[in-house]
Amino acid sequence: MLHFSKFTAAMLVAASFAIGAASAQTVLKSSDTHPDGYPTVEGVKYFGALVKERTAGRYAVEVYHSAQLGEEKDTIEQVRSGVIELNRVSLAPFNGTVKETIVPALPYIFRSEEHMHKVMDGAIGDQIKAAFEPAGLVALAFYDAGARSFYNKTKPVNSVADMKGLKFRVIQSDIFVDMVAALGANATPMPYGEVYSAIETGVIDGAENNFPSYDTAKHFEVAKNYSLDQHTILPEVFVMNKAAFDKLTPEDQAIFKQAAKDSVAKQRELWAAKVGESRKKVEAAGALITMPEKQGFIDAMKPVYEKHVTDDVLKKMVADVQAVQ
Ligand code: GTR
Repeated sequence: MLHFSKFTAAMLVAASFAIGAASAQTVLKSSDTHPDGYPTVEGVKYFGALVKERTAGRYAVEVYHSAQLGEEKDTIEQVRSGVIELNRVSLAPFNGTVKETIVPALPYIFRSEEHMHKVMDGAIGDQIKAAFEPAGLVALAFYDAGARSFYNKTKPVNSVADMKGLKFRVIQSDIFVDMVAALGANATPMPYGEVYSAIETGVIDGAENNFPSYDTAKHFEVAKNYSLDQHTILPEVFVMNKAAFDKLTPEDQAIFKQAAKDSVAKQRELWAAKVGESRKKVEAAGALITMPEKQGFIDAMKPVYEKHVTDDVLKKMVADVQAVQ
């Protein structure tokens, strides 16, 4: 009997340790507008798995995909105020608050995805990351989002002239509004989740995005003319609430940063595969892809640079980006 109760006591101690250990785990919430399986969602999940493993389970990450926590603009407020700890969004909705993000959002600033990688993986990328701190955020990583192009339900676009009068939803940034105006078309910024029905009901003719978004948000069903103008090669950003990051020990901060860095390689690999897959899928479903005369689009963008690249910091950044070979 005595034996048994000793055993029971030992079990109780073990159980309370287990409960203690479980309650010592901090679960961090992360938002994403994309569905489960999308490369950004998987990139953050991979980050979470690495953090969990490297902190021996003291931290875990829960990814709320498919805009479960709200549209991008709302979730940016949530991560800035600390309602959620993490968020994966485009850089464009930060153009108004973190001015350095304007540079990678400029049309045709990057010559290629390789050029973008060199810039964002180097000193200019670090400068953009540092600029998030005054906004209450730590930029942990930049992820790939390929090139954005225009698509619409009305007609194939082969030149700037074909853009005239078309109505496009753009991502929520003034740069995109001015870009569309410079092409002779009309822009309406609107949350991502409203785009499908806005095209379907004819409120707008189309929108602009990369192949994986055009595919997974099903916009190809309602806007089949996709013109590969590739106006931006705009990366995504994975951010953390700064107060939550500052609470981590220096060792854990290093673990988070390294896990984010490691997740970039994973996300890029998934991204490269997804672009090809999505393009095939939308083409098979009847999307018509045109290759518009690109120089006309590039030339039309001068006023966007004149309006948005006004101070010396941004002027120097633009020159620095252009100098990266
Ligand atoms: C996608 C991006 C999303 C979101 C969306 C949009 O390419 O991955 O984060 O910004 O575009 O257009 O709203």
